Amino acid sequence: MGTKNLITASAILQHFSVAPKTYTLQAINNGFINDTFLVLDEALPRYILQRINKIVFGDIEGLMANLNQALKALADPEYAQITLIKTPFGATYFENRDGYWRLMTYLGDSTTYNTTTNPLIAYEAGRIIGKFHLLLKDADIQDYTDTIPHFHDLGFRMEQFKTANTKASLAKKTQAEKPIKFVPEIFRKLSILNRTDLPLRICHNDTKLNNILFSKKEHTALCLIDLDTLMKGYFYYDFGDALRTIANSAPEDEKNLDKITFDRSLFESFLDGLASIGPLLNQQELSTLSYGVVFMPFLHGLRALTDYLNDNIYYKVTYENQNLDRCLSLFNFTQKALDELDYMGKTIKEKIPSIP
Ligand code: GN1
Ligand code: MG
Repeated sequence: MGTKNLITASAILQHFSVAPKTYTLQAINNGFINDTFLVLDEALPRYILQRINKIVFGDIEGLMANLNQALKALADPEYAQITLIKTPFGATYFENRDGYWRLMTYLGDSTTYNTTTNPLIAYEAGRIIGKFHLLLKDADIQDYTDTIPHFHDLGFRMEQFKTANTKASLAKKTQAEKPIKFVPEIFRKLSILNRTDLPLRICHNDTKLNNILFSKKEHTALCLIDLDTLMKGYFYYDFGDALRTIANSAPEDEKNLDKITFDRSLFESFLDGLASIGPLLNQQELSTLSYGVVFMPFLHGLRALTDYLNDNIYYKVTYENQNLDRCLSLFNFTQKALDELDYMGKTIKEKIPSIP
């Protein structure tokens, strides 16, 4: 930890209602969009400090209002609470020339996992996502802002891809020839999800495994974190996004495609966890879930491919071809999920109860 971090920590934290101390920051380099830091008091983790990406999240007021009201709806003895630390003026964030900053309480003895092979973790992930939706099921979607309009709108993502593909260099298009050809084929298959009978719910919209906080000792899921993309959506978004990181034990940018798996037993453990909270979804929603497991990795792979063709203008990449690697790995899992459609549909029917 350099002096620069020390100066930054006190410079930012003085704008929040916390005891004036010498805090230090430890960067958590997990996200592709925001910057996240653990705030330490001596050696003790006390807060999570985040700088919100101003370009990606244009409507900070809407975003923080979403967060504030969702945290109220999520207040439940069986769901761990994260609290926003306000500024002395009662605001939920602080703005300076570097961006928007927010400070949250840190839950002790907690951890996250990027991937898992443990059925208990998969079960707990399903349970906590179910619980999250149960607590938000009566939320009025009108009260929530679309923090990123068209975030999971596949038609919109296809247009962005086509524009990027038109403008990209021949060298890039040649290198990405295979995934580029894969796109229209899968897009056609997913037209089955273009329907108007599904209820809109307040979704998390980024339910990858490492956005779930677990207790270090018991491995029980505590709550979901990273609520910036919380807005209206369909349940199959959250279902598919979780399973792309749970049924597959390889990381999102895995280069060795042989390591990418669709693990049926982890899939089933996730379903058991989701079923444990009781009936939540209607028949129409249940019939879309298996397609959600194809849809979400495909949509993320498409966004990664688009960003690769655009020369990495959106995601914070750590090496030049990371977006292409993410795309190849996500498309590989998309194909594996597609091969498991019948199995998934049958197993969901068996395990997940529907509401009357
Ligand atoms: C981005 O930065 P992070 O990891 O929270 C992205 C998600 C993707 C994720 C990984 C606002 O989230 O949609 O799932 O990378 N968030 C945004 O692929 O674009
Ligand atoms: Mg996120």
